[in-house]
Amino acid sequence: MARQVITVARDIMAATRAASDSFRAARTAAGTFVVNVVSSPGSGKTSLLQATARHWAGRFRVAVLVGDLATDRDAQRLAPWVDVVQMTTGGACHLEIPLVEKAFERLPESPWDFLFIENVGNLVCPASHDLGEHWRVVLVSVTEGDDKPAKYPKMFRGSQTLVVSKTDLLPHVPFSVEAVAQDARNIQPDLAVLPVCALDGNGISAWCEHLETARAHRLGLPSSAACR
Ligand SMILES: Nc1nc2c(ncn2[C@@H]2O[C@H](COP(=O)(O)OP(=O)(O)O)[C@@H](O)[C@H]2O)c(=O)[nH]1
Ligand SMILES: [Mg+2]
Repeated sequence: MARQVITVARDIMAATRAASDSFRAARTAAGTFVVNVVSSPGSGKTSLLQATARHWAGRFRVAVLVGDLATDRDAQRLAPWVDVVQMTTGGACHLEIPLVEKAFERLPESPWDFLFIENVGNLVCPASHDLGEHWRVVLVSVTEGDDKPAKYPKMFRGSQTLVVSKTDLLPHVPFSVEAVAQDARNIQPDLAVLPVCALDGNGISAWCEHLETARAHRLGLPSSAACR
């Protein structure tokens, strides 16, 4: 009996990629800089966003979509400062673009300057999901060890900024900011490295200026338009 082999090649991620690109393009047109914030659980993502909103103190229109497996605790922490929507994944270890799109629709209508997406705490799975962001920021806290970039290279390869958090604890733990920066830049040479302490505010103003510059650059805004 004659046999015929038919190869069907279909890019199963094409629809997802198109949705992420379309979300990004819509936010670009609105002047909204989308930042995907990733890290291990407890590295200080929510604390950093609280400190960021406090530092800007209303100078920018900021919204946060925050993802967790369960509870709306992070949304409650952020609500005094920013418009926030909690995304509960029901056990999934990362966010995907359909959930982000739905959560974004629940925000009040506003021409946001910054939209932060606090991802589920995990250095593995979120590395594989484009959430329509312009910029990805990965946090490593000094209590996690300075060897993490080489162990989780995909996360660092796709990020633009490394925030070294909890620097107030540096005197108490064996951690070298230079070593983690070198480890990360071996993977992503253009990575910006910013040490911060969300508790006492050290490094927060440099971090905020870094975001303002990145927004103006990425969205093609004149520097004077970076602050509305
Ligand atoms: N010592 C110190 N603790 C911090 C700092 N930032 C956050 N934390 C603490 O680290 C814990 C986890 O912070 P959180 O912001 O919830 O981390 P997330 O899970 O990544 O969002 C909390 O107990 C924070 O108070 C910091 O700069 N220094
Ligand atoms: Mg959090």
